[in-house]
Amino acid sequence: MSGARNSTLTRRSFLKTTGAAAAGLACAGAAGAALSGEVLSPATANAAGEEKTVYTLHQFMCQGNCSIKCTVRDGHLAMIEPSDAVAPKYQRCCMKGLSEIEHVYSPLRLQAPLKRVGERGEGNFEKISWDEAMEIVGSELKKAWDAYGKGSVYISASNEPRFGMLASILGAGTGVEPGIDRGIGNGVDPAIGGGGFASCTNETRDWVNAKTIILGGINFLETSLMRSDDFFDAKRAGAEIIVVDPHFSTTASKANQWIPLKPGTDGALYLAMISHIIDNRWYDEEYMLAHTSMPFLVDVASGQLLRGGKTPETDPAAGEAAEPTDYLVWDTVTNRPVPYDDPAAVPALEGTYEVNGAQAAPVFEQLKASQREYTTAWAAEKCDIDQEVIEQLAEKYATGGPAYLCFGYGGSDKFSNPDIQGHAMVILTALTGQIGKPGAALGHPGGGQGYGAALAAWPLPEGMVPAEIPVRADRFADTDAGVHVIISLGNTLQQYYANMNKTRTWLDSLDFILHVGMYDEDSVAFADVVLPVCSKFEDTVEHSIVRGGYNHIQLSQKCIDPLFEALPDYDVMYRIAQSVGLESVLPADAEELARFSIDNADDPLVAGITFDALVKNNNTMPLAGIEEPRIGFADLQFPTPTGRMEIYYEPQRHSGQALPQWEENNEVFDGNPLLEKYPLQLAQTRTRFFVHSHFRGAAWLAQFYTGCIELNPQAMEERGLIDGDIVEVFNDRGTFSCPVYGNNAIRPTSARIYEAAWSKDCTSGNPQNVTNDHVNERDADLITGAPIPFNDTLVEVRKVQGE
Ligand SMILES: Nc1nc2c(c(=O)[nH]1)N[C@H]1C(S)=C(S)[C@@H](COP(=O)(O)OP(=O)(O)OC[C@H]3O[C@@H](n4cnc5c(=O)[nH]c(N)nc54)[C@H](O)[C@@H]3O)O[C@H]1N2
Ligand SMILES: Nc1nc2c(c(=O)[nH]1)N[C@H]1C(S)=C(S)[C@@H](COP(=O)(O)OP(=O)(O)OC[C@H]3O[C@@H](n4cnc5c(=O)[nH]c(N)nc54)[C@H](O)[C@@H]3O)O[C@H]1N2
Ligand SMILES: [Mo]
Repeated sequence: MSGARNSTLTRRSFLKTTGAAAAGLACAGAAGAALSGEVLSPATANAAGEEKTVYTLHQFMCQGNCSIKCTVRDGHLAMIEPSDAVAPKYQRCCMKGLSEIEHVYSPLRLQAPLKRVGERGEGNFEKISWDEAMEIVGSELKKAWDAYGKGSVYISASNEPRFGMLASILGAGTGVEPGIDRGIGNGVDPAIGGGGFASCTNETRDWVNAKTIILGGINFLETSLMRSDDFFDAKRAGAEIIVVDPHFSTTASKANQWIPLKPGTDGALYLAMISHIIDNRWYDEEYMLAHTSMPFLVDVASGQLLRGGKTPETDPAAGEAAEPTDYLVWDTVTNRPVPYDDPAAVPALEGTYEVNGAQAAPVFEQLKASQREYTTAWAAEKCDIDQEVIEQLAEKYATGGPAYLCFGYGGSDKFSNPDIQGHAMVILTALTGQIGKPGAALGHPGGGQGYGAALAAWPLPEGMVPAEIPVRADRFADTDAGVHVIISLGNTLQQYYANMNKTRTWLDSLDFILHVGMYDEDSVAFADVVLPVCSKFEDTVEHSIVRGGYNHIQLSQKCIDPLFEALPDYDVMYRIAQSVGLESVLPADAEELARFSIDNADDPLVAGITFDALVKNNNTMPLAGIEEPRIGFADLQFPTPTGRMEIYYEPQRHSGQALPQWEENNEVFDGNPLLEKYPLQLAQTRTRFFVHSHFRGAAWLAQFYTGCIELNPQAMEERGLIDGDIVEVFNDRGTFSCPVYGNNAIRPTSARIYEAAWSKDCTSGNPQNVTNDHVNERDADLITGAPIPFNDTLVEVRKVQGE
């Protein structure tokens, strides 16, 4: 297909123009054991060899969405560069992308289907053929269906694998992993709607329009590395960038101000900002009245919102069931309750009124009362930051707009009660109206990648849908969900569960575990059968993956044939369907699916974009009609029942959280007696070197970073540690060991590790052995349930080996 058309480089020009040719050879050497001899030959030995340039896409999960240009020589991936087929703004690629050359040929790749020999978890396997493997898979699936029904199979998928239709085809459960990345969203979403992810912020290209940008618990310059230019463009344009982070992160080091608060206390900071803004009357009454539930009346005694059907004044047929959204406000002109959307009303924001013999007050009045104890002095102590710093932050946010209030998913999100932080943040936005316009937004900048297009889904026969699993995957160990078979795609058995020793016991009780992955990572050891998949660079067809995001449609293109005995995702999915006789519902190959999903998309953003047009345009085209950066909620219509920001969480009033109330974490809080045994908080953050556990097998990156735990030099000294000592990190849940290094960037009462290390990166154990799997008591009140509080973990560190 288009491969030949893209063969623009001759061998000679390639060798002449780039030193990376030598790097390509060096990498092949590194993976020599796994590769045929040809790619190791000197360049001159194979003069008839063919070179071609392939334009394709890189990973999804790091938020980069990079388009890349690959040089393929003699069927070997030889060089990766940013694509020159996209506008200059999008021409980029980080060292993770560049190092794919080495990563794809990593000696840690799974090379053949494997079958467990010995005990589960020991990690001993024998090589089998694909046919043998698929026979076992088919018979184990049928056995489980016969014994317990289709819902007994659960597909646990990391973000990179592309097996979209498998759960529907097998009628298996999938996707019940919302304990990750939704902690703060749980607190934001009831107010703005949308379903628990809270990522409807403005595109980060809009950051240049902001005067103040607050980044709380997000290390943007590493976790959205490819959009760092938006950060620096905003700074150059005069925005003041303020980072709230217990540690001196890379992003803090480039910001205008760093606010180092105690881990897990962000909620206290934002609660105090609300109080300070209210005390100083820096709120925007016009916005509050028009776009929020601030004027809605609450029955003071019960905490219930008043509804029209219940008041004789507004509804002569009193006693009739009220519409759930028939909220009332107090009209200051007629001095009576009227529907909130009565255009003639001038609603009160403050005061207490008698309605039907009971006391009622606007939500804002209630907010003022519930906030009273959250003074800036109180928060200064909770968060261990100066009171003036909090007061200045509140003033800058409320009066120094347009302002962004951004949160991350990797820091304060992963504690036991981040919904309180989210609720406080959305109230700050509701008070100030810092949303829905250039330079002002609330949310996770992950939603700041611009426009994404909806692609067409392949039509499966009616009724072919995933099973509904009533229990969240991270609770399977505690609550019987009727799951007996796990299909693990990627490294989820390590990544999606805290407290790994508990996970081990649960996995041992399962009937069958199939692991489908690229690398010899921790999830492999738990499996009964292992199937090796290709990287996104290898394929059996020319084009297979389509992505509609970051203002573009991107299409993958095959660079090289599948390595070893690995097969691309689609082919493995097809074989699994085939093992139970269900493959006929699938398109014949991944290219047919890709073509279908583009050519049948009816999203206006895809207008004029076809599969063939994409291929002609080096596999990337900008979405149609986008001129300006996307602004979230530009029409100030929120997907809530009233279309307003509904900041009063009535269903949560029984736990006191109708308006946000401070609550300590489960482990990490001052005064916890556990601190005597385990005085250090274990912070787990992401890094520019990896995407979670992915890229761990890339030696080109490993030369810049070795797996370790980091402590403040003061904490090192207290424990008699020096750089490079091997330490044991432990608590009641478990232990792991690895080298320790001192780092001034780390808070003295924390230890930091880049999350997702494989056990083979550690001296012993796995960091997930110690992480906290506590479930907040308010679980049932939260849209996606309580988050997995990975960072709400206390540990102690002691030397096991060193000088
Ligand atoms: N390179 C790379 N990029 C990625 C990923 C990756 O693995 N690698 N993963 C992607 C995914 S899935 C996610 S979820 C996002 C996450 O992206 P981020 O939210 O940026 O995640 P982290 O870098 O883990 O953590 C953010 C910061 O929170 C700080 N922090 C820790 N505890 C607290 C606290 O209590 N309060 C505050 N205010 N800050 C705290 C940490 O020091 C860290 O600097 O990144 C995405 N991007
Ligand atoms: N302790 C602790 N645990 C955490 C977190 C934490 O902060 N602390 N963070 C959590 C968060 S936010 C997230 S999002 C999760 C992330 O957890 P995962 O989504 O599991 O992330 P990765 O480890 O990057 O998994 C990617 C997997 O995909 C494989 N892969 C890469 N490309 C392809 C491909 O093209 N096809 C196939 N089939 N496979 C491919 C890689 O080999 C790897 O196994 O981890 C969570 N776990
Ligand atoms: Mo994540």
